[in-house]
Amino acid sequence: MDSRNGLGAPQETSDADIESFFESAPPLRDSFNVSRKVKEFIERNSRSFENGRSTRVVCVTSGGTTVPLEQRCVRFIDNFSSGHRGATSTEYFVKAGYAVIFLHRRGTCQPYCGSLPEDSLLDCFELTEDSTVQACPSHAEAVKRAIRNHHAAVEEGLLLKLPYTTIFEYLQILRVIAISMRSIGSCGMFYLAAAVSDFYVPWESMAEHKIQSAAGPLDMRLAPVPKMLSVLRNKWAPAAFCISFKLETDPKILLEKADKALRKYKMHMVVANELSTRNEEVVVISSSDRIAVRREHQNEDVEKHLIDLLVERHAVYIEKSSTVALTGEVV
Ligand code: 9Z3
Repeated sequence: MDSRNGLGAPQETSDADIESFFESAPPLRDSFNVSRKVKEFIERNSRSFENGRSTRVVCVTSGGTTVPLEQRCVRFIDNFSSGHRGATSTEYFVKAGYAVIFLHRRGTCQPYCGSLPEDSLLDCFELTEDSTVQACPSHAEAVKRAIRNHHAAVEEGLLLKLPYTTIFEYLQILRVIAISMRSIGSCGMFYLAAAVSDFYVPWESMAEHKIQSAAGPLDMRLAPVPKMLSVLRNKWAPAAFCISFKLETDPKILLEKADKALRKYKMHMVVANELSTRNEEVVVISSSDRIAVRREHQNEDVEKHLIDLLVERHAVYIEKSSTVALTGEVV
């Protein structure tokens, strides 16, 4: 989607827009603890070595963002995303040895839960005659696998889960993560699968209480959300490897829009996906090529092949960045 200023003209984001977005946003709850957890997670993983190299860290964003219409929020505008892409990708990144900061929308899909039924607590467990809880035989294997894999990732210190709901929380936490990731330079990666709102109601112009329907039709002016991809690339974490996603419903414009995003936001790669086929096929666009990534059969995740490709490209990027650092050569 293009950002439009409500008058039909596309708008560029300035530093002032970004500052004013953060200044006017409601303060992030628990911000001290979020910053501490992120900092400790990155520091611990940058000190740990696997196969002779320090652990790579990826921030995976996942789920839609809500735009509250009232400060004491009853109603909100939402963006579509189940969180499946982010949750499944997290599993493959952990498998590839990455430490993952999983910045996810509350209530969306979680890593290692893909093979569990939707209401996993009530459907996977039952009470025995003596009132102890046990896994239902039909789901026992899936439950054991989910618990085992999840605990392993957390105990090895490779998974930090941070929840958000609103566009304000999402961007505030993303900024905290990005600024902390600066310390690991090219070993950091951003995998921005969250479906981020293009428009929002600025906090200071938002109604405090529930909007009353008796007042008749509702006119509301939404402001464009400042494009944070540029500031992420240019200021917050300029050496990190950045992958954004482009979602369209019209396949005719998808690749062109993804190409445009690659150039405009100086992304290293853009993953183009169409809504109806997003679990079967994506096209990964970089400045040098376009690669179609498909799942090979129905029971396979397209993310398996996607993450293999990104991990490989990230390794090349780190290698090139260290050559530049050693020789001053421009690659
Ligand atoms: C995506 O394109 C994701 O792949 C999906 C995944 C949201 C389609 P699900 O969560 O779906 O598995 O159900 N994410 C990014 C979508 C987006 O908002 N991109 C912006 C755009 O297209 C750029 S940041 O303009």
